[in-house]
Amino acid sequence: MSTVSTPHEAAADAASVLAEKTGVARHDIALVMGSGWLPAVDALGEAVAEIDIADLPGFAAPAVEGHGGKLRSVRAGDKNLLVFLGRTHFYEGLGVAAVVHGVRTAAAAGCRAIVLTNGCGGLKETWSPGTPVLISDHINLTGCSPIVGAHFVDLTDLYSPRLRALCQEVEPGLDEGVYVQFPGPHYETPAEIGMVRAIGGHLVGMSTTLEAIAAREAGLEVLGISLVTNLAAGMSGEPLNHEEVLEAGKAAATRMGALLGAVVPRI
Ligand code: 8IG
Repeated sequence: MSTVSTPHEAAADAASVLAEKTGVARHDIALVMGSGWLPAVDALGEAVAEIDIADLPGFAAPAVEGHGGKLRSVRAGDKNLLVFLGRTHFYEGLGVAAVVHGVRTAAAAGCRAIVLTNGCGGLKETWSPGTPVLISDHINLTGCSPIVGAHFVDLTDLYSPRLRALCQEVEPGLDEGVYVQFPGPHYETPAEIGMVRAIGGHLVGMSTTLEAIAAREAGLEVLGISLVTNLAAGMSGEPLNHEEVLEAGKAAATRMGALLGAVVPRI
């Protein structure tokens, strides 16, 4: 008998251990907190349980400082939120299945919607560090898909128009943009940013698109929100710097907490 499990079986295993360790049988909405978003977590509601993500089957330990590695169950109104404090990135080289294991675990845990957040570079001069931008669509430049086999998943309206409209009600005038995922971990060259502009991108980062695809495959409604923490390479006249990125997140935490705290209960 083979002991190799499919990614969906692995997610079901993780969801079952999650229910055991948190004491919460089912979760409703998942959130993935990206660079700069961790300080916004406390605004979501009361923490019911927090566990090390590495204690669930199939998850890797965190690779980057400031990227968490914990999983929190939060009670918000009548909803159970499953909050990933950090994520596995494509550039860690653990494979695409590892990148989307959290999304599949969330679906197996009962979630119907997922909020994918990230820190990213911005291509509009008016987006000062700390500006939130709703993701309206994406361009996946990793060359990969989380889906294996002849399963032709539709990605029209991947980033839920309903959930974007909800965000616009909470914070009228929020900008929207097309998120472009590069493999990383290096930032782009200025020439690559020129390419992004030419192909219709507005935001550049190293996450989110593979997770959004896996979420759609799993039937989850997807909300994507980027926090622009720096102007894209070649735009500011300064080199890009990871510490500055984390600082911009900290400074924007109150605003992001208020946004998420108002939107999530209405999802
Ligand atoms: I924060 O400018 C953050 N993450 N690819 N480019 C890419 N990823 C990022 C950037 C950026 N800023």
